[in-house]
Amino acid sequence: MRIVVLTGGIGGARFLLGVRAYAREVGAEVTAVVNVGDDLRLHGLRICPDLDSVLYTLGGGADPERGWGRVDESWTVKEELAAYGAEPSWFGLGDRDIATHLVRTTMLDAGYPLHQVTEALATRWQPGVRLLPATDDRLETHAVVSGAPGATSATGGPSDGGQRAIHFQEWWVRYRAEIPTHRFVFVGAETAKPAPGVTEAIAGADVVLVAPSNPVVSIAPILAVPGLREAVTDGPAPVVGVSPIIGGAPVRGMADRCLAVVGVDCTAAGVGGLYGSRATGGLLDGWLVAEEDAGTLVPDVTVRAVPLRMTDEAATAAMVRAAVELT
Ligand code: FO1
Repeated sequence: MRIVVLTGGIGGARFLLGVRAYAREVGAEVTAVVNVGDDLRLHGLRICPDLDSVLYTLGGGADPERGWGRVDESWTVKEELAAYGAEPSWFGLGDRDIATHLVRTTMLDAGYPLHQVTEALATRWQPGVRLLPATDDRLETHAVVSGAPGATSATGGPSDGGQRAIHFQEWWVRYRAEIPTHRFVFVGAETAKPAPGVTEAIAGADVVLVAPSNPVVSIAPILAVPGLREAVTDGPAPVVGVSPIIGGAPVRGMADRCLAVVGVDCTAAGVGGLYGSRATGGLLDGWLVAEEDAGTLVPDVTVRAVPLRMTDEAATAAMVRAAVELT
């Protein structure tokens, strides 16, 4: 069996622990198509938070408390940058983490595409799944906001009635998503191409799983890559999503704030409806929701309620089994 997972964020990385465990049980191959919309360049380094969360989590090197970055981290470089007054100071890079960004940036600057760089980094971390960035091209999520004094990473476009676009990380980490936000823009999406191997993996899949990741800033940027959504919706494999919302609250992160920006209810039904049914031009054939959300209806989508807390690998693998068996 071949499983493709669309994923991003820390929740997505934890979900992949369960996918890998399930795949080992049944002898399946897993390809994870990972969001790059969170990526940024800082201090001359290319940082790929979602790819790194997957590498570190599946490779046993993630910090379990923060969820992002490395366990046993030290912060000497961050302190030295602060001593120079180097901005941005709101985004912290740990010393161990910086080694990853140095290797990645050196390879990218030498001309290797991101998917090859990711493959090279994976030889160290042995994640046990094939990791592919959604695209090798620049695709960055920006938030269009008002009232962000001192914002540093605007797209450079003309300001519109006090609105400006800031990088997703600035919106998320610096402002904790607590400023008036009008919409999200996936800069570069129009001309991005799926990374080599992505559409082929989807075309050859027996099932496509949509991880319980943030639908607005983790899954939407993946699907914004031209041709990628069509590969999923027109492909042969059934598509099953796992709800990132349990009982009206995000499992982790700030999906509630992102959903508010796009005017969608922070409920399992809201997110299921946002994805929509593949039968009517949307994404899903199946939608796995938490027991708390039993009774959720999404038109033309098969909905099933199961325990949905990723408390450990076995519980997460059971979720994955339920998702696969929904098809
Ligand atoms: N999140 C924070 O809240 N503060 C940080 O300083 C921070 C630094 C950081 C560095 C590398 C990295 O890979 C992730 C980092 N994150 C940080 C997490 C990140 O902002 C988001 O949680 C993800 O982009 C969401 O998927």
